[in-house]
Amino acid sequence: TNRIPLMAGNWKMNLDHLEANHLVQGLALALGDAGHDYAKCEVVVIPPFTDIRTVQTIVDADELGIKYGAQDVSVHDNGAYTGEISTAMLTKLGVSYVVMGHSERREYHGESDALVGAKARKVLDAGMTPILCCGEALEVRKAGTHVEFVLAQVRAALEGWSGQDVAKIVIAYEPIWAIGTGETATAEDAQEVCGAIREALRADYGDATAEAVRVLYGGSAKPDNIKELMAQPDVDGALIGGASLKAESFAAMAGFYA
Ligand code: 3PY
Repeated sequence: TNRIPLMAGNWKMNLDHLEANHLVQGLALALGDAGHDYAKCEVVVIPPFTDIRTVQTIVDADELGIKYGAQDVSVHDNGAYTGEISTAMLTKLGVSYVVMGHSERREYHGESDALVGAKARKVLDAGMTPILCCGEALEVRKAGTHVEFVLAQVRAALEGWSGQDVAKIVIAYEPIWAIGTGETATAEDAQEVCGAIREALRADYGDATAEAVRVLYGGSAKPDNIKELMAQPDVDGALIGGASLKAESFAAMAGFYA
């Protein structure tokens, strides 16, 4: 396929701006030492909002190939929304990607498929790339209805979208039972759902859209399992939690093809 692999590090609520500085410099060095080709595998760090300006400064000053994203965004443009951050604030800081619908936000902040879809729309309209997260809880997995569950989440978020717009997004499949538990889905589990997502996109929007969308796996992805995950035909990269907080492990994952 022509899809460029994408390794995205979701820092979650970890690392202050000094630690962010340290990690991005370390990551750039490790990738540089490995002769990393950013055109062959995109590397994206997704820090807390308070670190983004710092990351921008390092990336710009050193002309790094590393891109960066945000973990959430408001659906509003500006105004009386205490605590919120707008798409314009992010684009001004050179942000390329925005995550929405991570299970932690769905669970702890009650985010619905409709809100997640509205955030994705807002991000795309602002010229950034949405990383739309989906994934089932353990009960759903045990009941064997995980594929239908995930497809319903994706379809609900993208309701009314054109195939041209859908083609520009990234989808991250993160089974909740594998997030931060050290439990990883097997490569076959990841392929089953990532492949089903692509086939649903094909059914809804046609081949061009289905082949363009990058589908990531997330949930305790680490250096030990990344090769096997990336060998799956419908896994185009990973959304990486804990293993993205260390320059060496994240750089090793970004260099999986070497
Ligand atoms: C994990 O790897 O645990 C994640 O949730 C990444 O987003």
